[in-house]
Amino acid sequence: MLNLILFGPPGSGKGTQASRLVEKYNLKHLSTGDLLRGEVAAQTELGIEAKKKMDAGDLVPDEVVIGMISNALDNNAASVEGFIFDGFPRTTAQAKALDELLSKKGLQIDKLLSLHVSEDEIVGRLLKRAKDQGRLDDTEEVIRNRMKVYRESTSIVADYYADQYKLADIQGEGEMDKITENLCSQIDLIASS
Ligand code: B4P
Repeated sequence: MLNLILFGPPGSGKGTQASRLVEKYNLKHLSTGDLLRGEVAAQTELGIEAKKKMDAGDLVPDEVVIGMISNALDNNAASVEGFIFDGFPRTTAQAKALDELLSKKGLQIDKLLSLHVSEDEIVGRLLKRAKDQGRLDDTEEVIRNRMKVYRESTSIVADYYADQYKLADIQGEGEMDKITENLCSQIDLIASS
């Protein structure tokens, strides 16, 4: 099993790169953003509550996203060659919960791939996405709040994995193909070690 975390600020390209990597390595893509948007679209109780947080650029409560990931692991662990976690964990509490969920299945995280993108580039990308796709969490005010939440609550998650020698830093600006190539080089190092 190969279990990876794609990490980085909002709009750093986690979703974009994850969909390329799942094909190449035959992994299951678990995006908490996508799972939450599914709940919102289906107008479930969870989705209605989560929407308020998402529209403001705030994090959805830990127990909600941990519960979603726990269900997704139970439903898929037997049938895939590994997982790419995209947008999860976003807090240290989520990281610790993920370790526990995986260890109950005899699994562990192999590497956290951290995409580095400047704030100006992020704002530009997300405003462009807002024009193309119209996501409600892509106004400039909400994007700035999402960046603040990232700096204050999420960026430290990388330290949690650095302490376990599992952190790989990747330049997230530039040609998408080049970024994919750099991610693959890091993943191939795991396979060959
Ligand atoms: P996410 O869905 O995770 O949203 P994201 O950070 O915007 O996505 P990503 O980094 O994947 O960017 P993308 O590839 O789309 O989260 C949304 C919300 O859900 C959060 O704010 C929070 O409220 C909630 N949530 C999710 N997970 C949670 C958790 N674990 N705990 C609590 N709350 C949670 O790329 C963005 C754009 O850039 C795209 O338009 C893409 O085409 C473009 N792009 C990508 N790579 C590029 C490149 N190299 N050059 C130019 N453009 C590029």
